[in-house]
Amino acid sequence: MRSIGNAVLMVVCGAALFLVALPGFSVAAEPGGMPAKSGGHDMDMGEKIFSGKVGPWTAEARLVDMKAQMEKSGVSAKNSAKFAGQRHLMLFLTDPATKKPVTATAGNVVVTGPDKASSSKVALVVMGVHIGADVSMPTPGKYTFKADVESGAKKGSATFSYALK
Ligand SMILES: [Cu+2]
Repeated sequence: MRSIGNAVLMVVCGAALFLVALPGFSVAAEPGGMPAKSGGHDMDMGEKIFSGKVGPWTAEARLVDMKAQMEKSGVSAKNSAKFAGQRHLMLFLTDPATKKPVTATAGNVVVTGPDKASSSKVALVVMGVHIGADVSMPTPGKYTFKADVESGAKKGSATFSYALK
């Protein structure tokens, strides 16, 4: 299961990095971090669930449906089904002065699910131009994310939520 998880991470984040590398799909060039372009790119990059300030940075959070992502990348339905309820959380930080992605980042996110009783803390790992984590979102309802990040001597945090249908 662990090796599959890692492979998926590569697919999801690999796809994201590939898109970022495409001409006209520049993270750095767009104010606010992520591209405002419509079309398939945004879908492949998941859903935007937050944009705003995190400490000194401009940030955007996106959530990727792992199962849908797997199906799109041609993984069999049987294998895709293993990722039901899994989401990949991506946090993009941009330095507002230079408009460049902040990549030397560490952090974690506390995810609280609809039942409110349980929450889990996961590490945000550097993945190219974003930091991210796989999060388990098995039941519909409201999920709250409290992210704490730091880069160099700077720190920031943000809380945002997502209603899973
Ligand atoms: Cu990632």
